Amino acid sequence: MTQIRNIVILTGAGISAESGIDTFRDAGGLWEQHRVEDVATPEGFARDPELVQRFYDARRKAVQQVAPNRAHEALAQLDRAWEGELLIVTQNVDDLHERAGARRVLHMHGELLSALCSSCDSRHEWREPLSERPACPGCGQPALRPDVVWFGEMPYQMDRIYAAIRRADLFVSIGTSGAVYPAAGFVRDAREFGARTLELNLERSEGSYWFHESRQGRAGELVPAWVEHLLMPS
Ligand code: BV8
Repeated sequence: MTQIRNIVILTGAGISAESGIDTFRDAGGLWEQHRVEDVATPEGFARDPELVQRFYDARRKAVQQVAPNRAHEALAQLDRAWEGELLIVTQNVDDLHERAGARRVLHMHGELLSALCSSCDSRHEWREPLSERPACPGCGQPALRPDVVWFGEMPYQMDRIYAAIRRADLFVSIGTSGAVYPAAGFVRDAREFGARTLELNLERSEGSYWFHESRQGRAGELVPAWVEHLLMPS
């Protein structure tokens, strides 16, 4: 095994499933008879802001009632112990990585517990509903929306993500179906720059083909075992 120094970890809804948060595959289409792709778009928000705000209000409330699981805790332990570079790029909008103690976390699709003002572009930690159209603490306008990246919008901090992928010796994808881009393409970028690639997922995903190694199982089992092995003195 070549010396591993710099690690990029991509996580998806599957890492939060055992905490009781529905994945998109489970929730897709089940939510008020709307496909997530229809409500998680700027067009959907313009069409029916109340419906979209309610979709996110329900998820913002739910995320405050669940706890991190063994997979989040194992990644937090790795983050604390790893002396090389490490970046957890998460597609998830929950705060379970942080609540487990991870620090080097990047939310490429935004965060449920943050509100973005469409009028003054300010961001505010937000734990309450937005469907009541509260005033923006920055400019006073009733223009707050969920601070999440919808389909058709630019994911956050892409330059920082690609810079980390270029330097990675190891790219690990955990709990994602590999259905949404550009996240689903990161494994190919990582391979191109010479990283070893590993997938930990409940089932084979749309991206499994691109990984050097793909292990199937629950994140709560696979991730602690992988971290323990990685931290074992070589
Ligand atoms: C962009 C935030 C330009 C909001 C989300 C045609 C072809 C290719 C691409 C496109 C296309 N048409 C349009 C596009 C672009 C589009 C896209 O990819 N569409 C898809 C539908 C084809 N992408 C975009 O619009 C993105 N922006 O492209 O801008 C650009 C391009 C390049 C560079 C810069 C800019 C923005 C997309 C972001 C959308 N926002 N979330 C919110 O949360 O509401 S997407 C959302 O769904 C997630 O964030 C995640 O990214 C995505 C998929 O979810 P997963 O996390 O993978 O979850 P899923 O349920 O799908 O899978 C769960 C997995 O876990 C499963 O495999 C399951 O087996 C496993 N699992 C379950 N339980 C467990 C488990 N694993 C382990 N243990 C368990 N216990």
